[in-house]
Amino acid sequence: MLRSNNKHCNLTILSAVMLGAFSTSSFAAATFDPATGIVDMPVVEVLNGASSEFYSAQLQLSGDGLQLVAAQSIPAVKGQQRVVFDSATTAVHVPSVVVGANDFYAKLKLVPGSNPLRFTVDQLVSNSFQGCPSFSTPGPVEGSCVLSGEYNQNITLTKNIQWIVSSGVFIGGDNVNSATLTINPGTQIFGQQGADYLWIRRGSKIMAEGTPDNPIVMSGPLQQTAGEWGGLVISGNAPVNGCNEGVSPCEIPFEAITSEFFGGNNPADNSGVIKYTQILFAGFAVRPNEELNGLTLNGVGSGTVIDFVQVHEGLDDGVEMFGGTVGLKHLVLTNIGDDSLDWGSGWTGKAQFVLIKQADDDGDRGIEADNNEVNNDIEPRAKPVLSNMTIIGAPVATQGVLLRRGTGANIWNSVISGFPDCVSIDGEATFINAGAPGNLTGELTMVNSFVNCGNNFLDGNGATFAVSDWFTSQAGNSQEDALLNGYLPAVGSPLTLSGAPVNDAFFDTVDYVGAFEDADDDWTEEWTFNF
Ligand SMILES: [Ca+2]
Ligand SMILES: [Ca+2]
Ligand SMILES: [Ca+2]
Ligand SMILES: [Ca+2]
Repeated sequence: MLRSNNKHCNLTILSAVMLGAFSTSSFAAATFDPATGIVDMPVVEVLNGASSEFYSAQLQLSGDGLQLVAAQSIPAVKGQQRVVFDSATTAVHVPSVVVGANDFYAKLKLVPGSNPLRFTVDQLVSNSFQGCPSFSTPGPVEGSCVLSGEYNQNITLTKNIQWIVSSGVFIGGDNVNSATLTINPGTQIFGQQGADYLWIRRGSKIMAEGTPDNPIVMSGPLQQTAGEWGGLVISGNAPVNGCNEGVSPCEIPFEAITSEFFGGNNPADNSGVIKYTQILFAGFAVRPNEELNGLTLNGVGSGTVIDFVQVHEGLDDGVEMFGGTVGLKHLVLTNIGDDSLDWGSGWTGKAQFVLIKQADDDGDRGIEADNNEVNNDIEPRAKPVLSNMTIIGAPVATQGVLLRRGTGANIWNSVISGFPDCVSIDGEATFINAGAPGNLTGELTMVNSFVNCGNNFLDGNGATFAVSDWFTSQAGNSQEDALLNGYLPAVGSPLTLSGAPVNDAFFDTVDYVGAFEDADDDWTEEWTFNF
């Protein structure tokens, strides 16, 4: 396969191959005219946080790079492969550029500060199968390659190969021999059984940069039932709780695979980027009550980016945080077998724009939140900040949100509906940490939120106040029907004009409740698995 990290080498190849033969394809996202040296990209989506703008653009070969020579704003064009420029990573993903008889994926990187904009060629990879790279072995079918064991060098998974995860695949040692796993847009990774999982160890990184038109897919083989493979686990060096007093840094073993430790003293720890990624049909019970989740985040730090990630049909939890400070945006958690969002061990991260939608026939809680099961008051105490969640349950489920075992949380601008019980607080430590309605400590709050369940509030064990009093004593809360149409607000929904800004730089400032602005703001479209 054509692949190298050397931009000069890549450009030489690009030029030579492009100049050698020219053809066009109606499916190509970009074409090249050897007479002018111009790469024509009729649709370029520029991702800028949660919004995007569309252009048509032309680049021209120039020296050792490509220079922007023209760009025109165009209306949004979705539902087809296109060039995507991700402002956050300054990478340009060209899913398909046809050159002669071949079709390539190209990744360009913006030269910082360049004007006019210049790009270097970071990757040029055939979109057809070229054999398995040396870090893998041939899989059972043509076009598949198998990953196994521990990787101590940087590796890149490309979309021209069907990748198979065999048993535990580890990126890096534990804070030694660290490595980066890069996963290109559109790449598909499969586990074959519950014990097949992908694990990013402390000190290593995952750079899974999908795009709206070419999401990364991690899945079981059949895509029919939960638990077809293990899932994705990331361990980091951010603070966790659960150690004896005075032990620093606190490092704890993962519940299901106890040889793996996580946690540390770096709240800003960076485990990489996961964007536009589906994690499907995962989850594996190693022992009863000790499971792999779709996405397990062990002591993962706030330097990590998780944005536009779906976990669908997981056997256990959708996303489970064991401590850490990681923030999450644009989460889609659908048909999850246990809890869609689960935390313990002192998670102090953030989340905004979260859709939780349970299946009719399975599922426990929308959110199951602990500080620590063994010692409810241990520090650092779990206290995430969460905003713009749409949490939709089913009669077979239990609670929409269960806050227990000493957890704190600041919940903003969220809507919960369809569960037997919408909100429950459980355990004396949780109540005492919260304070009392009318005199709350600020440790456990919920504002500008809507609940609409069979029973809106459930007082758990050790209650020192009524959950209904806690809810109604806080600003902007409502028990009226939020008028959802599926998971989107219907026209006239009270959600669209009810939000309050969260005073924190992580959060986009929006003025609505729930994960979606209005009936037209369905940011789950195109990149998610059908739910
Ligand atoms: Ca779990
Ligand atoms: Ca759980
Ligand atoms: Ca549960
Ligand atoms: Ca739990």
